[in-house]
Amino acid sequence: MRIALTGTPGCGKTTLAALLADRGHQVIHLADWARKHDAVAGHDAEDDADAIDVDTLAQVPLPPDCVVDGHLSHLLGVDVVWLIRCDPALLRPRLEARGYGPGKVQENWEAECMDLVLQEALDGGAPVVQRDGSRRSPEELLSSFEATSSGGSLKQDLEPVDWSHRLME
Ligand code: DAT
Repeated sequence: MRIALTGTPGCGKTTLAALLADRGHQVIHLADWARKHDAVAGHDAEDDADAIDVDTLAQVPLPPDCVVDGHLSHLLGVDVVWLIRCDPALLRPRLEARGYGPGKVQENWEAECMDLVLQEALDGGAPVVQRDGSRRSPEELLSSFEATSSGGSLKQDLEPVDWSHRLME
């Protein structure tokens, strides 16, 4: 099964990916995958991060069993999308602690308030499993995701979250 592990930056993807790697899953970090397959469209000096050419990368077949860690991974050809959400009130200090500038913090904070990654993931067509990572430990979060694929069937399963009120605060 090819799993996209996605969510707004800071929501906990890489933490969960490390747990999955410990359990023997093949984890692909999207930025590494893009470099390997010549799908880097440039370098963003402000972010000190590569801009990923998703259209090119989407043409590259993924291994049949893998977890792709990255906030654009839901745009690749995957079987299921695991979407981690994070209460924006918790996300902001995480992003600030990471050294993001005010503009980048605000942009990601607003994206989380407005369900941006969820909307993109739903547009992709693969079933989406959404879980609130801000009220679970990484281990609890992993169990909750894994429980949705235990019978072999992949179904959409969106835990309700609504952080639109954070925009009014
Ligand atoms: P991402 O890869 O989505 O950018 P991350 O895995 O680097 O996010 O996590 C960002 C920070 O949040 C990091 O300091 C670890 C912390 N964190 C991740 N998952 C968590 C959880 N479920 N509960 C509490 N803190 C968490």
